[in-house]
Amino acid sequence: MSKENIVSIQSQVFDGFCGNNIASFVLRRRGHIPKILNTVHYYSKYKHIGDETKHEELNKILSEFIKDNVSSLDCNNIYFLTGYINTKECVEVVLKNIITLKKEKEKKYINLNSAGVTGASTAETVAKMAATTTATTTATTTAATKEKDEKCQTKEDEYLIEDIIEVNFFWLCDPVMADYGKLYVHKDVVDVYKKYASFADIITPNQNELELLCDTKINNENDTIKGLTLLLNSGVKLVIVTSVQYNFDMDHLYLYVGFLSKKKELTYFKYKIYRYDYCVSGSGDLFSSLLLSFIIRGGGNILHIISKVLNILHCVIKNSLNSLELHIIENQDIIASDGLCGTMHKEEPVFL
Ligand code: PXL
Repeated sequence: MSKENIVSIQSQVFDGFCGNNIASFVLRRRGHIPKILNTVHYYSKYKHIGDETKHEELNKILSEFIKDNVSSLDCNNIYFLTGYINTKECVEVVLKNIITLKKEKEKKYINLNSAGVTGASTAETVAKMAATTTATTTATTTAATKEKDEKCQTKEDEYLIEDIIEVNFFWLCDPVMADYGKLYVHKDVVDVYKKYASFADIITPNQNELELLCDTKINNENDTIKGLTLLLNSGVKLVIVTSVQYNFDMDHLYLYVGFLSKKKELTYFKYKIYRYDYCVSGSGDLFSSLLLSFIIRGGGNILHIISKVLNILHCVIKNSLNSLELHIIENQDIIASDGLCGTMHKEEPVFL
């Protein structure tokens, strides 16, 4: 198996846990060797005192990485994980570099394919890359078609992540912009994400971020599904709205996932999660790094992957109540686990 290249582009803080302080620990504790690129160096997530990495510096490092990896015929097992980036210029540089490499890889595979180059792994990758590039444009919107009594019982070989994205090369974009109604990046960052988000393979906005990306207000499930559909129709392969809270159900949060199934149907599921009275940011960063790890290490049914990630997240939050920081180190064994712990979170189909 060729080497794993995880590139985590997020914030770094002197004190506490968010951004790369979470991702680097989680990924290493789960046995990965991530490449860490810090977009800012702040005192803490509460005090944004410190400095931002200049966009020229981000560009130097990323373009060097791209130069080193573009020529290979393989997908190189390259995984970009992007999170907190504070300025428009920095977001642009990061996203443009990722998109450049992505396009180069796709071009290479399409050229190889048309030149009739074969060989099991290359041919398979070519076919998958071409399929995942064009799939969403031909999608028809249908509800998840499972019967109600089948809910929570998706089979392991259903909804395989391998059928949704190219698992040897993907970009997981956490469009970190806002939480609890508060914007914590420059406001012109929103437009950059709006322009380039469609290139992401996986996107994980929270409720506020979905509202910003889709210029909408989310008051009910219909609004959420509309936002999800907009992103899927723009070209994103897998959309996970990590937490939605409705006024009519203050005791729970909902996670929604949408993707194009193997049958070319837009498919939606949700998870109902008990809501702790806990407003500490960082849980989105924990979610995205765990999700990346589960996808590249285990693969399989995306609904089962999300369930395991949620189980871990819920346990860590439960064990961090009354603290202003997530207890990442104290819960390292849970973080490194297979996710079959605590309350099992089960998916339910969303009927449109
Ligand atoms: O968890 C998101 C995040 C990441 N990085 C920094 C933050 C926040 C949220 O507050 O401030 C620096």
